[in-house]
Amino acid sequence: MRLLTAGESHGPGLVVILDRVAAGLKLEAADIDRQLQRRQRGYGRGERMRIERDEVEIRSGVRFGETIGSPIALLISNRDWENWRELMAAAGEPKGAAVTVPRPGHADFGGALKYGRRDLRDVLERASARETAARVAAGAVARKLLARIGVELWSRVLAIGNAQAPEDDRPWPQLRDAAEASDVGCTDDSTAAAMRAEIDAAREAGDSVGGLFEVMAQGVPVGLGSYAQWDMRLDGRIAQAMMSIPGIKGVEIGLGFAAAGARGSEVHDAFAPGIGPARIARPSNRAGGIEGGVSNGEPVVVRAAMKPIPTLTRPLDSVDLATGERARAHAERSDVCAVPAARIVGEAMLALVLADAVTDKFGHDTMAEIERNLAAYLDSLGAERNR
Ligand code: EPS
Repeated sequence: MRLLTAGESHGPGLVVILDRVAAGLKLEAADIDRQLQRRQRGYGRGERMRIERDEVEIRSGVRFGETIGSPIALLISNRDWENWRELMAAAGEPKGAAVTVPRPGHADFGGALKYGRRDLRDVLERASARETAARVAAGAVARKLLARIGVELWSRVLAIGNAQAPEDDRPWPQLRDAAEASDVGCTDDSTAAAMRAEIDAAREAGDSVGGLFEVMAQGVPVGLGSYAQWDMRLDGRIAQAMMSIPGIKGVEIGLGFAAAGARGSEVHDAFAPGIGPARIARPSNRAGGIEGGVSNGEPVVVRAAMKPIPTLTRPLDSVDLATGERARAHAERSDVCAVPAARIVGEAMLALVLADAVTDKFGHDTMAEIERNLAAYLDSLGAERNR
């Protein structure tokens, strides 16, 4: 699967091209819209989310509710475009004042120098996390493909600022439902209240706040990815995909950074006789479902740390690139915290990587081919299926 996106935050809309999606997958706009709406919810978003009501138009690759093997083209229109037609016009003379003071922590500075743009708007429009709506749309297609072979994704927010959720060992469907019912994506009500308080306090201070989220995939078959080449390692591919989400500064799989300070006996997951592939069970999953760059049949568990958004209403010191004088960084309408939205983007990115790895191993022409190859593979492992 190959994904390309295009679109500026305040341009006419976002364009998605998803190539190499197997034919025969049931797909309708509502499947994608459901995910787009999940991304738009969340405490801490700014005024923009009151304007947008993201909906997809399927422009190619689907006929009568089913993929046909052609590239899938999707369009998500920006409702806010109406307010930006002049400032973001594709033709004519530039209108409005140029943005010339870069925000520390944003792509503004490097982007302006790299592409030789005098108006930082040329950079910030594309660097905007609005683009993640396109990824969620593509991820919704990947997710549909995965659901067909029994893989399900979910996520939760573990921390916002200093508010950190306690350990919670309820079964995953309960945790998923609790996260879904929370406007901060947190499974614990009292932590959710503390998270909202963190966001409110940051907003009042003209500041922003980051956090930590966790994405899980259940039902992932053993054997996706490979140790044979560096760029085939499933954990490496997942880390790249997660790190590519705007604002993500750290990614870990399973125990992650905590494994560095522990002993081997405290880190690795023992084998036991069982009913899984090769009649093996794993009583623990500290590896987060991946060993040696290959999925091991356990749930894939990924965590990502998001920095606070760089747009501050009480801006940091900066320099006006037009004059070389000290200035306050550019401030424009923004979110205070986007961690609850980022968890949905994280699900989409994990879905895209896993769907790609599934099609690498089981074929990408038709869904029937994928299902047939997967079933034959699992049978060949000589195990009662525990997926
Ligand atoms: C963003 C700034 C805000 C966010 C936007 C990302 O937009 P605006 O500048 O129009 O107020 O709302 O996110 C989205 C539009 C979205 O759909 O997530 C930024 O600068 O990254």
